[in-house]
Amino acid sequence: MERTLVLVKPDGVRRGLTGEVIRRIEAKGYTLVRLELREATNELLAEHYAEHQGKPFYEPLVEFMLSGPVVAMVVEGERVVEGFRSLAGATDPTKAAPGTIRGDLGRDWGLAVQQNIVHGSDSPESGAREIGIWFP
Ligand code: DAT
Ligand code: MG
Repeated sequence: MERTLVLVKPDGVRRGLTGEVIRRIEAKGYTLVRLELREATNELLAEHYAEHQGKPFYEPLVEFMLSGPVVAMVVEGERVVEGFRSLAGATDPTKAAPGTIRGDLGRDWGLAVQQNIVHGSDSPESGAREIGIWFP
């Protein structure tokens, strides 16, 4: 059985959308294995977003992720990595398809960083790596 790391980002927690994200995950038939309200740190985000260090949106992304608590979850299911990415939709909330979390709920704030409600690991290997970072 596959596992993925899901984060409800600070915009999602602030807007009271944690329950809605969990509802969609459970309705799809996936299982919550771990769940915790957390404050990220610079060090944790440097590891989590290692692939994005040095990119123009990295600093604003970290600032955004530190702007409030996040809800970190480990979610389990058949092909859940790909499946949750489908539920989440495209990175840009304006381009994300209706029916997806980002398409239905994400907003384009015209800011430097996409405030797109959720994170989901992009491969089973990333999932294992990210779960190790958030739930050592
Ligand atoms: P995803 O979260 O869909 O896996 P990603 O890993 O490419 O997307 O980027 C991580 C986060 O960084 C993304 O959720 C929002 C932000 N981001 C990515 N590309 C961006 C860009 N071109 N401009 C602003 N923010 C961006
Ligand atoms: Mg990513």
